[in-house]
Amino acid sequence: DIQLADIHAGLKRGEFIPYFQAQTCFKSQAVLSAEVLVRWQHPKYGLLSPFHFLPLIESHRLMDVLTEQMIFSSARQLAKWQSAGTDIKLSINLSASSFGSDKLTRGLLLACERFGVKPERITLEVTESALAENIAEAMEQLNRFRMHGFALAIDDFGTGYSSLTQLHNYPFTELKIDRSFIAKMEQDPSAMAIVESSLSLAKKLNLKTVAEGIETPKQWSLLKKLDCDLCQGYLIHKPTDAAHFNFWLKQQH
Ligand code: G
Ligand code: G
Ligand code: NA
Ligand code: MN
Repeated sequence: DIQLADIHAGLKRGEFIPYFQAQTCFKSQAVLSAEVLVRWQHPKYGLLSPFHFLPLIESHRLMDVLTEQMIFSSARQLAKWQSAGTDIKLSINLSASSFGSDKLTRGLLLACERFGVKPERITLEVTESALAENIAEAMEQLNRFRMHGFALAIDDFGTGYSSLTQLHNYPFTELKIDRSFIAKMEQDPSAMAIVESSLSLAKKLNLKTVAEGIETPKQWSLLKKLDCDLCQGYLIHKPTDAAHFNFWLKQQH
């Protein structure tokens, strides 16, 4: 089992690396962006997913450190894609525990400056439940991100407690439907209703829509018919490291 000292050592040695999962356009099937998902390349246990270490990172208040590393390593990768002529955007997950100080904003801007990346090419993902922790603080932080040009996604939409009617008060540019609804929608009419009404509300509020966890061609055609913008899921691409992502990207169209 993992000890705090391992995490400190891992952070120091740069063992936390970004994996990337493609997001494709339902209409054109072009790869438009990639979500950054952290993995721990552990010297003893091999590749670990966030489930095994994020709770420990949160509870020891190390999320700031991890987030900063992820921002820099993924911005570096984005710059490589840019200079190779690969027109792709990035989505980065943020935890609400990093809100409240301007350290996060400064880190993001510094990374953009250092690697010559425009904030407009980066979408910051925040879960619905993260907002609930401190609404006033979250609102202020989100507005600051927008002011600097970052795009903003509400992640895992439908799983939190924020009301549909509150959505227009936040400066989001994108809505990601939680994969639990996608998984159930063919059998469960209420899951289908949630998917449909989220999509139609998002459209009316001018938000880009992303369906997460698309695993079957049936789900893909359903969401395409519902006019969802972006597709993310194992059917198209499973999260991989940058090298495998590049290899996969070359094989598209
Ligand atoms: O692939 P997956 O097992 O990566 O990710 C599980 C969960 O871990 C995601 O739903 C996401 O909420 C969280 N996660 C993944 N990468 C990051 C990251 O870089 N930062 C934060 N804050 N959360 C992440
Ligand atoms: O941050 P967020 O909770 O949205 O992270 C997405 C999570 O969903 C990650 O853990 C990622 O690995 C996972 N994921 C992405 N696509 C699929 C999929 O098609 N099926 C399943 N079961 N999980 C997925
Ligand atoms: Na996410
Ligand atoms: Mn999600």
